[in-house]
Amino acid sequence: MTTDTTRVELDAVVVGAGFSGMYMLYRLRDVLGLSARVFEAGDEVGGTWYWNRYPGARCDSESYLYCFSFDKGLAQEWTWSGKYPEQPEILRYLSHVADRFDLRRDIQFETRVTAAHFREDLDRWEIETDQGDRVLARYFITGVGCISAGQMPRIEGLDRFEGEWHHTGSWPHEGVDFAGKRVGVIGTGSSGVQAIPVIARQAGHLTVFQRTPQYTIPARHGTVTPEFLDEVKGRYDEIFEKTRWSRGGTPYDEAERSALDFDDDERRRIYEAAWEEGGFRFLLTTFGDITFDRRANDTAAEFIRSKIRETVDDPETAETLMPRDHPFASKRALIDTNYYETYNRDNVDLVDIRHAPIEEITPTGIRTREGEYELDVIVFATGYDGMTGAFNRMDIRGRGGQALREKWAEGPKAYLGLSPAGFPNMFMITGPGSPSVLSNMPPTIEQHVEFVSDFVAYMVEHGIELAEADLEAETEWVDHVNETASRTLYMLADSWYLGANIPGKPRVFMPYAGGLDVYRTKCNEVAEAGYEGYVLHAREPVAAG
Ligand code: NA7
Repeated sequence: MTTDTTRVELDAVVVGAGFSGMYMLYRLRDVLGLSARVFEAGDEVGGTWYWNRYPGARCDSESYLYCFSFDKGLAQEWTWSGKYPEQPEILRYLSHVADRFDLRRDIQFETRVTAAHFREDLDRWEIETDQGDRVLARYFITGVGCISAGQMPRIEGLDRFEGEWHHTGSWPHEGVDFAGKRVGVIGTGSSGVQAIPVIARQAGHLTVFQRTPQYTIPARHGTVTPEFLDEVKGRYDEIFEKTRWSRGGTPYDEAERSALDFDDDERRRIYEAAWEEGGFRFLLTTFGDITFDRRANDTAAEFIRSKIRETVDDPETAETLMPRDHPFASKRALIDTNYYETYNRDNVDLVDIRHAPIEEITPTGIRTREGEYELDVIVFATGYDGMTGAFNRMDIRGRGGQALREKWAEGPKAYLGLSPAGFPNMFMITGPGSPSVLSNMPPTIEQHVEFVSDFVAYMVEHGIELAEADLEAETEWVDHVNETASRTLYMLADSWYLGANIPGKPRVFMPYAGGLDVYRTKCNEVAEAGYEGYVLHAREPVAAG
């Protein structure tokens, strides 16, 4: 980077205008009175909800919980229409937030940050964008999301495919017309499981290419009544407080009892009730040891397999849909609307590509080891280079010109999942090593943003120029993240949490599995101890006279 064209100086640069970047901007600018600019690649706010416009896209957290809690007026004035918020409604909500707090005037849209270098001669970050901006900033804060860097599998022949193809994570704004078409969906993660039932209703024929069968719980999506919302709004203080101090970022009464302390009938009755209620309550409120104890997990896994058997008419298809190679919820737990039922439709076929892998994409479709499938449209629901992908796509350099992607070559390392050692005044909202994707995101984001803005306020107040994670504290935290994960069943699946979906990516569990409540306590203790684990560089005292 050169210095001569550097023009703008700001207190902070924030990358991304999703939930994280928007709230970070509000805190920096409106609460702390600092100058800040957000760079955002899209032409509107929304982050993941700006890009993910595929049919059926909605959040798996209940709508009254998938929102900001920091402003009482905002929480009271917004009214959700459904049990789960659908993608267009989340975008409308975030647009409303942007209007309400006049955020857009400090967001530069259609601009990607390409590089951010810490300039040791200036003690500032120098940020470059693809639009030619060069900005010097004291703080470099990322709100790039955990699942924003799309992953396209390298399948021979895609460039010769004569039909259309799309990745769920960068869906055309005008939508895709599936009417009467032969559609293939590759991938049965959250995106595939949401999109498949909707595409099946629109397409002439749908072929699903499944590599790993999935456990999914009925969401029981529907509208919400005004009475329910009134009741929730009346109790929002209590609900938000409980959410903040919960493991998963919800106010549900999370179960502590063991699945193994009940006989088969009683356990099944508990699972049945949660299955009927739907959504993540099945995971969080049935038994406390499902994610830790394999025998407990097996009871949930077997229950879900029994539901697949009951739901899917064709026994062979049912068998192909039954996950047996990984514990329930060791990959991201899924919730759905009519997913297994969709395989009873005459226009839907399931192809097991674990058994007979895709060999190539031909000009007219997909060829597996066992057959050829003629297609007009291919939908890649193949996921993301999670947690680190969005960072690695920028050239981020800390002290001594060290590249973040080199520092992270064997897996991401950052103190509290927030601050990589050697990268002063850099903060990552929901970075690797924080609870992030293992919890409902808005409360997790709020915790991070508030920690960072309180920290910045502390620095301003105490005349501190730079805050830098101590290498030893970072190592201890990374060890703790690994050790916490090793006590769960997450290690038993090839998931994107572990980077297993990206060829060559180090197999390291990236989110923090200790829970939002435990994490919040740790962060509060760090702050109360004067930001323990950070090296704080005070401004040179100004000579008197
Ligand atoms: P996911 O959960 O990573 O799912 C991707 C799916 O695509 C999954 O079924 C993969 O199979 C499949 N996949 C990936 N690469 C290939 C190739 N090369 N061939 C065949 N199949 C492939 O991504 P989503 O977008 O569904 O969800 C991401 C997150 O968004 C989710 O966790 C929520 O937090 C919201 P695999 O299981 O790897 O065998």
